[in-house]
Amino acid sequence: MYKFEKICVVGLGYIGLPTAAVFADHGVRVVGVDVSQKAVDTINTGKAHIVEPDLDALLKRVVESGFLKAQTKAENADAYIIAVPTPFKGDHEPDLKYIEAATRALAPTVKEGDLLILESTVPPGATEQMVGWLEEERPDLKSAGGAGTAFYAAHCPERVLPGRVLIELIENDRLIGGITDECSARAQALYKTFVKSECVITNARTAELAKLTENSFRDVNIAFANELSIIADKLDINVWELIALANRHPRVNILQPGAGVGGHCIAVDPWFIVDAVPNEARLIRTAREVNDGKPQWVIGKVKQAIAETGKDKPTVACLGLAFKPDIDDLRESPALDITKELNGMSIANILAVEPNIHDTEVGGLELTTLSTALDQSDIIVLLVDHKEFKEISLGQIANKALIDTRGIFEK
Ligand code: SAJ
Repeated sequence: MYKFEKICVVGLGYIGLPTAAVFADHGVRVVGVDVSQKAVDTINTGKAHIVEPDLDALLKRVVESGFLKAQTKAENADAYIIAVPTPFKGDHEPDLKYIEAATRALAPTVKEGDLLILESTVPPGATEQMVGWLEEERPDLKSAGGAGTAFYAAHCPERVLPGRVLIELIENDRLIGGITDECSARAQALYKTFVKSECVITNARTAELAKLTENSFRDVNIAFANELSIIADKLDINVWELIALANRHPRVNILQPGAGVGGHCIAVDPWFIVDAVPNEARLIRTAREVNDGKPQWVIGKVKQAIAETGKDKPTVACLGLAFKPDIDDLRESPALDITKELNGMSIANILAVEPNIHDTEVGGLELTTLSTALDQSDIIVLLVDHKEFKEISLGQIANKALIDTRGIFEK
């Protein structure tokens, strides 16, 4: 019923680029827009400027077939998808400046009947704000349901897991939050181009809060596990055994503690709820504080172990810098923060190991190989459960102090 022959995806990052590529792979002509000339040039050679399994091969295919091209300026299309970052400003307040800039930049090219989709994670009400910015630039266009001619707008948040993006884009259910029912119907038709599971219709505000709710749910559950790890340590109980035992209850499913919560989603999105309703979001705020406090607790444990060696400057191996296992992504990584902070203290020689990064240095830290770190260290701090670390034998860490934040040795 609705035809989308050409779309424009604004923001070619971790979400926008795979989304653009998947649309192109399903026969839609895609113009990808990004402010970074470097990203645009890389993409146009058929390569990804981010790391995501199978993305390079997909990009090569769709760039060579001509279905995807990248550029720094938008051009007219049947639908526009905005997938730009939503950083913080001030005290954990969402900053919509990139969404506003993208909307205003698109405005001159939008024509009657076009569909404007916001994919960026946003606080409740942001899609309505986006519509307002477009109408300010283009008083001749009024959103569907308003007076005058019509364009259509919806919030369609993504829920893909980094490392599985190309699979989850297609296989996960998708929320479609239109400003009006007609907006939802059009957005649903667009995503049905490639989504194999359901495209579930709701309104824009509910879709906005649903996305934040999903990540807050996970944050609260991880905070429970992290708090348990601190409680168990104080009571001299093995938390991994404790959780495994409790999880034998048919209605209990506790997540795993770690060095803290990283990445650009779970450590960020709950704050958007806290910012919107500070007095009501008490549990969500506390969970954020518990998770954000975990790295300092780990650092305290390492300092204690350093003191217990009795050495002037013992050698500490920090294993893993990424924000989660088997990726190279360092965004908001507690492991990286912990290692940097320990390195800055000058109370130990820090050996940083990150098998997923092949540079010699990361954020001012010199990288060491795992075998050197195992040979030379007095203390092992396991920060991320990368597959390489799971192969370490107990013999290789015998006679060393061990701080195992992910429980790969202690389980
Ligand atoms: N973590 C733990 N213990 C656990 C699980 C995770 O400490 O039991 C930590 C990880 O080590 C990591 C952080 O949490 O530091 C987040 O990792 P993650 O794998 O839970 O999630 P992300 O940030 O990679 O992706 C999340 C996903 N959201 C949910 O699972 C609810 C993903 O589906 C979203 O699309 C993504 O956020 C996003 O873009 O919002």
